Amino acid sequence: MNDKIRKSLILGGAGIASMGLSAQQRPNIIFIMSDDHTTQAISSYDSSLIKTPNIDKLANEGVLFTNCFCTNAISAPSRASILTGSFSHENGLYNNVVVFDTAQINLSKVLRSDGYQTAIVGKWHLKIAPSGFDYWNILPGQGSYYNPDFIKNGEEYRAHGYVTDLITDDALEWISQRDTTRPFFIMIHNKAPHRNWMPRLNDIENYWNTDIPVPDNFYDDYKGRTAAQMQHMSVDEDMLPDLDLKIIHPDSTESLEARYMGLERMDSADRAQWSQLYRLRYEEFVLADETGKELARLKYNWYMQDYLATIDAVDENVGRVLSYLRDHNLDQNTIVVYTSDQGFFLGEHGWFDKRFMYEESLRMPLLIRYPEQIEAGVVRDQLVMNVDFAPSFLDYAGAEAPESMQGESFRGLIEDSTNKGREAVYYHYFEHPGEHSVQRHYGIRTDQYKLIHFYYKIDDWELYDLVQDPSEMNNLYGNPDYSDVQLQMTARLDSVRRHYGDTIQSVPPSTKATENIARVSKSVFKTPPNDKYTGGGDNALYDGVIENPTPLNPGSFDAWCGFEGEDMNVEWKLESQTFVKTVTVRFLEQTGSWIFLPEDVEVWVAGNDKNYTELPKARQINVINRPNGGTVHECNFLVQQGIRYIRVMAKNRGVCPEGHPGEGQPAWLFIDEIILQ
Ligand code: SGN
Ligand code: CA
Repeated sequence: MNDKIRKSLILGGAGIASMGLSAQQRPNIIFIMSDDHTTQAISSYDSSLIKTPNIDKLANEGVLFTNCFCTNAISAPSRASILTGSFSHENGLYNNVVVFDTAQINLSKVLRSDGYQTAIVGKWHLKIAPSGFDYWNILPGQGSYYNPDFIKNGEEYRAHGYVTDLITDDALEWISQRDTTRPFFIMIHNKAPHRNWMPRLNDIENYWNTDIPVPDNFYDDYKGRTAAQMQHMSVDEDMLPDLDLKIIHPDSTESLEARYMGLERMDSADRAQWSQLYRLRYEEFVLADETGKELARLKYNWYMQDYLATIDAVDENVGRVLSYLRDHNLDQNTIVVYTSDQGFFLGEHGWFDKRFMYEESLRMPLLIRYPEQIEAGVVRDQLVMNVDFAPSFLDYAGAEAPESMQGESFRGLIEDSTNKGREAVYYHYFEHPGEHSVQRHYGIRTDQYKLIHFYYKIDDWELYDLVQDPSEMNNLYGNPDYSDVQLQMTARLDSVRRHYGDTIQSVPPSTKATENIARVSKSVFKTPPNDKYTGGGDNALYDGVIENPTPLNPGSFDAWCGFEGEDMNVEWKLESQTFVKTVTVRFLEQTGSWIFLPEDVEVWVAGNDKNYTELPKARQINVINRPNGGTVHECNFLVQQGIRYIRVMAKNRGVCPEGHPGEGQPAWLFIDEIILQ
């Protein structure tokens, strides 16, 4: 935790006082956020793909921001920045893996201590129970589209229905049961339209008769842009035919269908209807018999048909919220916000997903209706960011923003069109290595230019003139015609980074969290790890903390258990018999430090009867380079059964080999961790 956050925690309660607004005057706040809903698919921004009449109402009767940007375009980081009002490098939630530090002050905590009733319903994604909410009912992880599970104030249950409808049902239920003498704040977080784009049954065919032309740069060749050449998010190459496009052979087996996270959750009649509908797509695919560019175009259409259809339910449910407010006389004194955690590529550059600092993924929708204080039909193009949300809502609520919030209230920008606002927004994306292989990068965007520095595996700069080249196809970095712009932008980037306290050293800590379902009271070793390398405690092998080396934080041996010349032989007794799909064991190889891979690894498992059987040999799934030398080897064993006991044995190679500086001396074996999934 940095000093600023610590300070605001201490000041927390005392520093917050409503600034003279009475309970009646204080507005209710309904914050509706969808997942990956990009502005190209909201008709008040762009009406070429879809009509979203209910979302549009917020802009028609309130304000629409055309230049709202995300500070780190993936889910959990954006959510953490919205709650804390601070950048990823300050709040610590820099990727989708780490666990949110709920001790920090957040928007909801401030409103709550100021007399608001607070709630969150839907996707949360911060890997720990929400804090600061009177009521929470969240989807575990990414959640499911059909008959999803929810965790309501800590209790898990399975709901019946379609996720977008269920989230709004629950939110309206909570609003209807609130204490009407106090204002309320609720975050309504949709799962849709997140991958793998599963529409409500009745909506599946909504766009089947629409032929959607691919964007102009769909067949982008990424010339002059190294990071773009390295990604894996191409509609043509990376979309999975079954999971994403629902192209399933009619005779496919249950197990293939079960890959549809959630199809097996459906009622049998619904599931039959689902299969019947998508069978038509399979037939279309067979009949079309296309390859190359034409097949890519078809894939794009199928992708868009499903993506857009999930938004129809979102828009309808926004309409339900607005009707509720009208019917209950709440529509004048309630701020209704619509946004998304970040944007999304709808085929631009040939892509789906987000992560890049390019426009389509960087831009967030932001529409706000608040008749008492915001005029109808206002459009604002000043630069705002997701870290501004919390200070802005606190401003409208008459509460003071804690010092830890780095964003600024945009209320003044709404009230005064001549207020120019800030000159540049700041961005920093950290999740690499990670899904879709987008390199780490940071940068700034002004109203005309964008400068990006890709670092970590590459060291590459990109500069765009957004007026001349809004699709960002032409990297101007190093172009002599733009040398002045380049100089100014570089200096500005430097000063913005200093202003927000993001130094290149503030990239991730040397360890990160991983998901490990092992519940064990202690590791029983035949020979304990060497005193010098214990991995930080008895629970080192199952604590969910693993090394996270980066060039700037090149890793350390802190998280590793080291064995000098000895085999590693550990046994666990799980708290209860647990169904385990896989066991992943991670070893370090850094021969310069006398650390070698084991000669052999065996994993044995047993049920309550303690009757051990050996698992089939491992598959190597990952080799991760450590920037300061060496590699991490992850090997994976299939379990697929309920287990109570597990034993892992790794054979040390004994001594350093011939020709090695330590020839004949004891070799080290490093392990961390044994991950049950
Ligand atoms: C899933 C998706 C990815 C997506 C991430 C992050 N794969 O892992 O395509 O980038 O979520 O999304 S999937 O095959 O499981 O659908 S985020 O919204 O949580 O940031
Ligand atoms: Ca998202």
